[in-house]
Amino acid sequence: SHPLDLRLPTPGCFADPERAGLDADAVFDGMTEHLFFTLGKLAPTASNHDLYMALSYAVRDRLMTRYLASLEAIRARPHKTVAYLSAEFLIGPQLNSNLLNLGISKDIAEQALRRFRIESLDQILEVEEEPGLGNGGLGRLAACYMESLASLQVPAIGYGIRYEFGIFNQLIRDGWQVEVTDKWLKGGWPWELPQPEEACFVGFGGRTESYTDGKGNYRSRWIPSEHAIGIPHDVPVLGYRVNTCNRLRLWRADATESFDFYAFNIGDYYGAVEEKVGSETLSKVLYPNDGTDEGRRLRLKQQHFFVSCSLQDMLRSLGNRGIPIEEFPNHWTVQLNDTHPAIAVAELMRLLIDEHYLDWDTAWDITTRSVAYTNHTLLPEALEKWDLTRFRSLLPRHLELIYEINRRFLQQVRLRYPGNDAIQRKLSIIDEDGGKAVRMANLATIAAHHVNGVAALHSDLLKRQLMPEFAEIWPEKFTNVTNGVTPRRWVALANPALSRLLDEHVGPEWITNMELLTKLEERQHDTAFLEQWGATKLSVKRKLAGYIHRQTGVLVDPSSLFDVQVKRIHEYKRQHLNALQVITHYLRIKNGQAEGMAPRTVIFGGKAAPGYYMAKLIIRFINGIAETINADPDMEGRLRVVFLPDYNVKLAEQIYPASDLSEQVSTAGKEASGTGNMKFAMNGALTIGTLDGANVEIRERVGPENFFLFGKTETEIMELQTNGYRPRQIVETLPELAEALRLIGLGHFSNGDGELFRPLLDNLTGFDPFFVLADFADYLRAQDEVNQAWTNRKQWNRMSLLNTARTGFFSSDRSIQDYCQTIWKAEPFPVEITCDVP
Ligand code: GL4
Repeated sequence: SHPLDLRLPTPGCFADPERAGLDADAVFDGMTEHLFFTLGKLAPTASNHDLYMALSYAVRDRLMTRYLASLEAIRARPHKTVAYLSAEFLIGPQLNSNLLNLGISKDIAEQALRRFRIESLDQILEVEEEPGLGNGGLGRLAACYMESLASLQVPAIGYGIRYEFGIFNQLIRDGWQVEVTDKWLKGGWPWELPQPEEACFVGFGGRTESYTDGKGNYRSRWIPSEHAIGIPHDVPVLGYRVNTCNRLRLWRADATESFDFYAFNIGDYYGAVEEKVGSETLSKVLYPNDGTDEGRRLRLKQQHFFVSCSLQDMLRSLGNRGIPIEEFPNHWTVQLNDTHPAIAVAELMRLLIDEHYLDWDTAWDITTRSVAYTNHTLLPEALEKWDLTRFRSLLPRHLELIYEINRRFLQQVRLRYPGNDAIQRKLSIIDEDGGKAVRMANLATIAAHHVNGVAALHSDLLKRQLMPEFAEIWPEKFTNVTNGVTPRRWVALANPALSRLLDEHVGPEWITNMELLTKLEERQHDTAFLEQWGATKLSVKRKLAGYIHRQTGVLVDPSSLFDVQVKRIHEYKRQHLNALQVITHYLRIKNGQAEGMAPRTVIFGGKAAPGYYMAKLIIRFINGIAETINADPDMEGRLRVVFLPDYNVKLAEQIYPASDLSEQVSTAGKEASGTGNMKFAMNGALTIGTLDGANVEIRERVGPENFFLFGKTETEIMELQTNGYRPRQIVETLPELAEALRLIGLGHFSNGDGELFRPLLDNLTGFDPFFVLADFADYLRAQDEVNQAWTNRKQWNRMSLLNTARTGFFSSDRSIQDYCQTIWKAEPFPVEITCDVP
């Protein structure tokens, strides 16, 4: 580290908040100036949204010293930087997180706000729109990783797309999901800094041609037929109480008018205008699919667009600093967040060979020493494959390069497995079966120096099931990094009540060193403390109960067991398994068999991909069950079911802290990791779950006695599959299940319409591809155990405490340290700022 005297207006000295401009007077002054000069408003007439904007600008000002100092530090003294390439960054609301990481307490913010007659910070946080630039776990993981990288002072940049419309907003109408455009930018978004001077050009389409260069070498070049401009919009990402402030660089696509007018399209005015319309739609909208590939041409365009801009940006930064291009791998480590950015392999080769005139071997060496790939799912429908003809028409030069990468790779394969045609066909980047296609996972795996899965089980299945031959060829390439979540957002911000308790009993250092939470174990037999633990949870549940009432009109009892499943709606995640269990619970009450059954509130939330029929029907199903149960006087005080609309980061922050039971019930082998499971456990919820994804590791760490396990293992599921699975036979052996299915078929949960849920019933009793019925009985057994445990509240609180105490491992700080050591070889680079700025 080295001191910088930048002579900047707000010094970055954490030791002295007043001089650092972090006191209430400074925040008030900042707000006043921004209200007047930036927003053109007078304080007495300012709305809450105006005040949100003013406070955000005042806070953003206070990030600038650290932001600029961090950029300057890396410019002056090169250090390896992580480039995290991701089509999604689900960053959530920014104001509170920046307040926390800067060290502006709620109290200070409220002192400033009171001078505008605002009593609580929450009133202001409420109006913040979150950028929904992601679908679910994959995008949220990228956001947690950006926060941890900054907190660990590792230089990093996140590269992605600034979608004009993020993930749709979800309404529920007559029990069905309705999608509404997410106009997150409409009120102005104060957290981004557009950098039009750093725009990049990206080509599409056209043709390639060969030519002879001045030295008599044969070369290829690409003559695109179309261009787009990428304008970077930078979002500062401040680490927790450190000077490191990295950036998230999101590219917005713009039209190429001037460029094409002068260089290509002279005379073709209308053609150029048409093209402008086309290129502006590039960053228009996020594809709303989680874990399914639709193979749309525009999606490939989006991918190439942001990847090309990002790689050009990295190469340019070397150029600006006079660093030779051969040094690329020492300055950049490029992480591919799933295959969405995998075109980077071909694009980096193209930039190095065609535009920087390197030879193949040098370019390949640079590429393979820089790029690593994270796989996030084994689901076959998620593995990206691009139709060859379509790929060629959009990226002809990239296809040539991919053919050459493939030719050289297959030569190696032939040497290793002589005469084994099947292996060659399987490992080839080009799928030759049926319609020809480019397999992005093969491209990423061949080029990457490391390929990792996201939980121990998933990484193991990746090696053994999805890519056994690759793993045999390159055993050292494959590794695991178990996912993690940032404790700043998911504990400190989301759960201030719990945080105060942790501060008192563990010390405030837990927030950057979650393993310290094991100190809580000392309190596991302390009755008074366990009561306080339970009371803290209850206070948070009261708040959620209020929210539920306001949103859905349903009154829920905060002292009932809050049983929660929030995540994308997917058949493999089995929300319908949970829903069936709720019906059984209902029937037991109805039939007078509910003695000893504690009152429960079952909460669901999550979006379905707009084209995923079965998932949307599952939402309708849950709402049908909720309607019947909540209207039945017999259920009063015993059972409530709610579907909370529009699950997003902001709502998640309210839900995790208020949960008692975390439903993690996916079919074993299908959920790569899950990250919600970690957020629940950290906040003291107990898990009912299968041996899937990170559940396995959560259970190992919290102890099997503090986890409600059920269901078939991945191996047992595979056996069922191969030996022939007959779901209908299961129904015959389980009267409670048969009765539930019968009632559904009679329209008991659909106002007498027996046809509404027919496709769901047929699917379950006919094929049941996710083994819902196979796990049903064991799930009921585990739910009974949950009920038993809940009735001994002291014991429950103890188990809850142990979940918090033992889940420090799932901090994204630990994940990032793993990536740094095993994959990136990147190190912290503290940024020093002199405190005695005049
Ligand atoms: C996902 C996995 O489904 C999920 O289990 C995992 O936690 C997440 C982050 O690694 O990635 N893969 C895709 S695709 N979407 C996800 O959420």
